[in-house]
Amino acid sequence: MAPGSIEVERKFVPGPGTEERLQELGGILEHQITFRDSYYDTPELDLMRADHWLRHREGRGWELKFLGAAGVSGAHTEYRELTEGPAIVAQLCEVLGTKGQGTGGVAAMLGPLGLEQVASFVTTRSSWKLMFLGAEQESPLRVDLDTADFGYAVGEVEALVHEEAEVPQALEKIHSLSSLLGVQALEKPPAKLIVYLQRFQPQHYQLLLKVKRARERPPGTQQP
Ligand code: V4E
Repeated sequence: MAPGSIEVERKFVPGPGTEERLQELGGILEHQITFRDSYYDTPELDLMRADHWLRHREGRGWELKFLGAAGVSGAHTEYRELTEGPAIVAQLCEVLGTKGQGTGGVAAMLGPLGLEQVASFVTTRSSWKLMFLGAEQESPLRVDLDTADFGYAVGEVEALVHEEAEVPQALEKIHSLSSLLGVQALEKPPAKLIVYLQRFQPQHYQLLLKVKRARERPPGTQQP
């Protein structure tokens, strides 16, 4: 992925007929891959609590996802994704409130920034590509069908754009394809990492849930 691109995505629960439907819609199965994601954070989850997700993906390297301008709205999310070491380190320093120092790349900065591995799991992914609505000149939509090694399956309809101004059109295409795939309007399954934490690190999960609820509470209202 190009540095600083915007990933607009919508997750869904894949069913037994999802792949057949993708084929009917002209989708091409590009590849099937298996990779390990290892997520890093401070022991208090300072990154995740600030909606920053640092991972090392086998075969790809370091990636940092964080909330874009529009963030989460309705059933879709919009995250910025950095893949260049210096840009990742600069963003990590900013969110952790640390003075930027060091040129040794992300791995060399884990210790100084107090980051440690908090989750690690393997995903098997079928990646589909769709030239949607015959728009060959436009970038394709991708559909990933994932199964994690702890038994959780989730799908994702995704578009990559480079400018905020391209997001509404990408969203329109994502919503159209989602409804052609039979995705329910209110369907919003959790990310693999969130289910991993819920199952294997319930205290970390509860911490993130508390932050999420606080974020979603209307301004001026108190926690019950
Ligand atoms: C953004 C995010 C997480 C990071 C992992 O993102 P995800 O889209 O699940 O990765 P993956 O591997 O399925 O797809 P790829 O990156 O290859 O396209 S984990 C959770 N979130 C968002 C989030 C949040 N902020 N709070 C809660 C409670 N849930 C989810």
